[in-house]
Amino acid sequence: MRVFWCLVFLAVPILAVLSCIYAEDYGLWFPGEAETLLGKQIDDLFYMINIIVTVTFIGSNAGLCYVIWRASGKQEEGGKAWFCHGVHSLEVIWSIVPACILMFISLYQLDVWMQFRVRTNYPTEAAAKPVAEVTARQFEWRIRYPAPGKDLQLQPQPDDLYTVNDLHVPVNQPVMIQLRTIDVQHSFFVPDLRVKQDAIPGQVIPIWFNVLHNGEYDLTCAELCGWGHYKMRGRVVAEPVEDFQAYLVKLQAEQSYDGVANEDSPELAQSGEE
Ligand SMILES: [Cu+2]
Repeated sequence: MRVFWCLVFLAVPILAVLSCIYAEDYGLWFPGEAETLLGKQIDDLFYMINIIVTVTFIGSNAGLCYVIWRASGKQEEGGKAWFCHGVHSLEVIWSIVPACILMFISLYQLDVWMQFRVRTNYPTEAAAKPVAEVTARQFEWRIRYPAPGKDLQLQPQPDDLYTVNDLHVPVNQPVMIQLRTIDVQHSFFVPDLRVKQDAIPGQVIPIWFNVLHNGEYDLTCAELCGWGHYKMRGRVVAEPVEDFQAYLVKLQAEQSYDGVANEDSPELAQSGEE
């Protein structure tokens, strides 16, 4: 009976891994192919680090097994354990080798990090004209676009356009959004784009990405931000630039038709009510 339960519990992780491998649209490690160029580079970094970790894990465990096997035959008479003071040169080696590996990883990833996060390397046009401001709040994403033909300003403007949980961006070109939060810390996470950035109270944080294909991508919050964290999800819609412009015009028409006063939205955002 004990063997049966051991097999059952062992089967759970194995089946979980197999279901990931064979699930449609899902890979073993990632939810499908990266949909941004930078995302592909980030995946490559992940695979490289994964290989290093796997080799280290297997190597160190093989060493451990060897030592246990050797030491088990070296008991002194009377059943006392065999004790060794260690080997100085070996300790130097296993300090220097990991240090070198970590140094290599930190230098090797620098290029991707600089592209994604260092302001001087942001794509110039995208940085000059952010597409939208995304404001996280418990528990939704508020999106503010400038009126068609205008530039996004730091302060809300009377003709700005607002939506919730539905971020549209042009496809196949670098786009930048400005990320904020009006309450606690959240995290803007679009797994398919490999984009993840914490939203920090009091800061406006630029994020840029270049979506390669038209489509809808899940947007979730990756920072436990309160009881409704689980429902803090939206979508990123990547579409041709003409469709994006048409979307803004449609939004503008809807908002002036509804009398959704544009000036209401900032106050709504401040209310903090669900
Ligand atoms: Cu959140």
